Amino acid sequence: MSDPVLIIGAGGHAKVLVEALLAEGALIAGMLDADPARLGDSVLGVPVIGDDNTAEDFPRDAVRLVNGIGSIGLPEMRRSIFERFSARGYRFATVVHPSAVVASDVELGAGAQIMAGAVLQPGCRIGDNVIINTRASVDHDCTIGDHTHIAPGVTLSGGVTVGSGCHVGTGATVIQGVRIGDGSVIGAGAVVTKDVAAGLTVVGVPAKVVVR
Ligand code: JB2
Repeated sequence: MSDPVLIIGAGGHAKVLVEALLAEGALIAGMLDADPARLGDSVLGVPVIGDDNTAEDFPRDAVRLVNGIGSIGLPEMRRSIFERFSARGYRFATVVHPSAVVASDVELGAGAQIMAGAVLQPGCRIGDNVIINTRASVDHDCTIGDHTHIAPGVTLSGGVTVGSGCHVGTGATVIQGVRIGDGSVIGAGAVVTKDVAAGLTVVGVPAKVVVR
C-alpha cells in the first residue's frame, strides 16, 4: 500500500482491520469515530483523530479510506458509509491480511476486506465493500455481492452465489451451487441446502425461513 489510510470507525471491526493493515505494512493516518468521547483514544497504537468531517482535512487523492464499520445496523450503516464517501470522490482500499489465501485469479472489489486465515479459491468474484471475515472458506467460483458480510468461520462450497447486502452468520455452511438472494440473512451455524430468495432470514439445520 502506498497512500496512507484513514479508518472509519474505531470499534471491534476497526480494531481487527488495524491489525491486518499493520501486518500488510500500511501507513495508518488515524481513525475517525462518530462518538466524540473516542477522540484521543488509540487502538493498537493508532489514534482516533476526529469524526467523519475530519476526512476533509486530507486531499481525496492522497489518502484511501478503510470502512471500519462492521455489523451495526446490519449492512445498512456500512453500506451508507461506503456510498457517501465514494460519492464525495474518496477511494476505498482493499485489505488482505497476509495470512489469507487468495487464489491468483480472484477479483476483489473496491474496499473488500479479507481477514486473517480466510481462503478464497480460484474463480471467486468478491464485490465492493464486502467483508470475508476471519477463517471463512470460500471455495471455487463463488460470487459475493456488494456490501455483504461473510462472518467468521463460514464455509461456502463451490459455485455459491450470495447477493448484495447479505449477512451470512458465524459458522454457517452453504452447500455447492446454492444461490442466496439480495438482502438475505443466514443465521449463525445454519446449513443452507437450497436456494434462498431475496430478503429472507433463514436459520437452522437444514436452514428454514423464519422471516419473510
Ligand atoms: O457514521 C459513523 C459511525 N457510526 C457509528 N461514522 C464513524 N466514523 N463512526 C461511526 N460509528 C462508530 O463505529 C461507533 O461510535 C463505534 O465506535 C463504532 C462501531 O463499533 P462496534 O464495536 O459497536 O461495532 P463494529 O461494527 O466495529 O463491530 C461489529 O461488527 C463486527 C463485524 C461487532 O458486531 C463485531 O463483534 C463484529 N466482529
